[in-house]
Amino acid sequence: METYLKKPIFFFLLFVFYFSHLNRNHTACGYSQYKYTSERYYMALEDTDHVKRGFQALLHSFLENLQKNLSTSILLNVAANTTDVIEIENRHHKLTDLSSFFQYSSEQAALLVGKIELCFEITKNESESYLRKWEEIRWSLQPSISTEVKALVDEYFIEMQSFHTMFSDIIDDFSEYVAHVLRSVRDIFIEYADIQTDSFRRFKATKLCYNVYMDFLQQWSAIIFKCTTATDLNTAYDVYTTSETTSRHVMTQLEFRMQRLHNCLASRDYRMRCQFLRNPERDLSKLFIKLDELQQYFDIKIKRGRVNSNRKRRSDISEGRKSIELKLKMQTNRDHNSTAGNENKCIPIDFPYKYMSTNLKKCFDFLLWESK
Ligand SMILES: *[C@@H]1O[C@H](CO)[C@@H](O)[C@H](O)[C@H]1NC(C)=O
Ligand SMILES: *[C@@H]1O[C@H](CO)[C@@H](O)[C@H](O)[C@H]1NC(C)=O
Ligand SMILES: *[C@@H]1O[C@H](CO)[C@@H](O)[C@H](O)[C@H]1NC(C)=O
Ligand SMILES: *[C@@H]1O[C@H](CO)[C@@H](O)[C@H](O)[C@H]1NC(C)=O
Ligand SMILES: CC(=O)N[C@H]1CO[C@H](CO)[C@@H](O)[C@@H]1O
Repeated sequence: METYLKKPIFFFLLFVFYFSHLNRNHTACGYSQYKYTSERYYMALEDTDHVKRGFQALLHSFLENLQKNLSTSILLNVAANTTDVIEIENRHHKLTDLSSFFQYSSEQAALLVGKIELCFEITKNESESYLRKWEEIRWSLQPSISTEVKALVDEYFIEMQSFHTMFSDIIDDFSEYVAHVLRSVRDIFIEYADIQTDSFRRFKATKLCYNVYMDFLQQWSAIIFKCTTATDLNTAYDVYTTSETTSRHVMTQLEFRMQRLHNCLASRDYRMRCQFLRNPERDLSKLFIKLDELQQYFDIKIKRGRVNSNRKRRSDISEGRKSIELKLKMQTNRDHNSTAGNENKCIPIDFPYKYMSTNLKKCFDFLLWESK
C-alpha cells in the first residue's frame, strides 16, 4: 500500500476505535468492559428518589392548601348564594378531605420507609457482591499466575472486606435513623386522621358548628403538621440524600477497582499494572476517608454536635464499637415506647376535646366522648 494511503487509514481506524469505544456502556472512568454494579441498584435509587420527591411535594403546599380549604371566610362568600344543604355538603367534603390528606400522607410515609430500607439493603448487598466478584476472580486465576500475585489479591480482599463491614455499619445506622423518623411521621399522621374521623362521628352538622370546628381544625392542623415535619424530617431527607450520594460514589470506586484488577490480571505485565495491589491500605484510603466523613456528618447531624472528637480508625471499627455505641443510643431513644410514646408529643394528650372552646364542645355528642 502506498504510504500516502496508510496515514488516512490509520486515522480512520483510530476514529472507528474511538467511537466504538465511546458507544459502549461506560460506568467507571471510561473503560468499563462489564457493568459490575447491577441495574437493580440504580433502579432502587431512582425509585426511592421518586417516592421521596413525591412525598416532599405532597407535604410541600400543605399549609397553603389548609388555608384555602378550611378558611371559613372564603366559604362564607361562596355560600352567600347557595342553599344550606349544598353549603353543608361542601363543608363536609372539606373536612373529610383533611382527614384523607393525613391518612394518605401517612401511607406515603410508610411507603417511603419501605423504599428507603429496601434501597439501603440493596446497597449493602451490592457492596457485598463486589467481595464475591473479587473472590471469583481469585478462584479463576490462571495457574500460570504466581503465588505472590495471588497473595496480593488475597490481601487486597481483606482490606475490601474491612471496607465493606464499615460501609454496611454506617448504612445500617443511616437506615435506622431515617426509618425511625419517617415511622414517627407515619404514626402521628394516622393518629391525627383517626382522631378526626372519630370526632366527626360525634359531630352535629349545623352551619354554625361547621364554622367553629373548621377554625379549630385549621389552627390545630397547622400546629400538628409543623411539629411533625419540623427539623427531624428535614434531617432525615438530608441524611438519606447524603448517604445516597456517597453510596453512588462507593459503587463507582468499587467498580473501578474490579475493572483494574481484571485488567491487571489479564495483562502479562503484573509489575506495572498490578502496582495498586501492593499497598491496599493506601489504595483504598480515599474510600475510607469518605466513610469517615460520612460518619462525622452523621454524628454532627444526629448527635447535634456532641461529636466524639477522636475519630474512630479502622482498628476500632473491626471491633464494631462504633456501631454498637450508635445502636445503643438509638435504642434508648426508641425505648420510650416507639408507637405512641415520645413521637406523639405532637398531638397533645386528650386532644381534641380538652382543647375545644365551650361553644365548640356543644357541637359534639360529648356524652359519648366523656364516657370514653
Ligand atoms: C447498555 O447498552 C445496551 C446496548 O447498547 C443498551 O440496551 C442499554 O440500555 C445500555 N445500558 C445503559 C445503562 O446505558
Ligand atoms: C384541599 O382540597 C383539595 C381538593 O378538595 C384536596 O385535594 C386536598 O387534599 C385538600 N388539602 C387539605 C390539606 O385539606
Ligand atoms: C440481600 O442479601 C441477603 C443475604 O445475602 C438476602 O437475604 C436478601 O434477600 C438480599 N436483599 C435483597 C433486597 O436483595
Ligand atoms: C410502653 O408500652 C407498653 C405497652 O405497649 C406499656 O406496658 C409500658 O408501660 C410502656 N412504657 C412506658 C415507659 O410508657
Ligand atoms: C339561592 C339563591 O339565592 N340563588 C340565586 C343565586 O344567584 C343567581 C343570580 O346570580 C340567582 O338567580 C339565584 O336566584
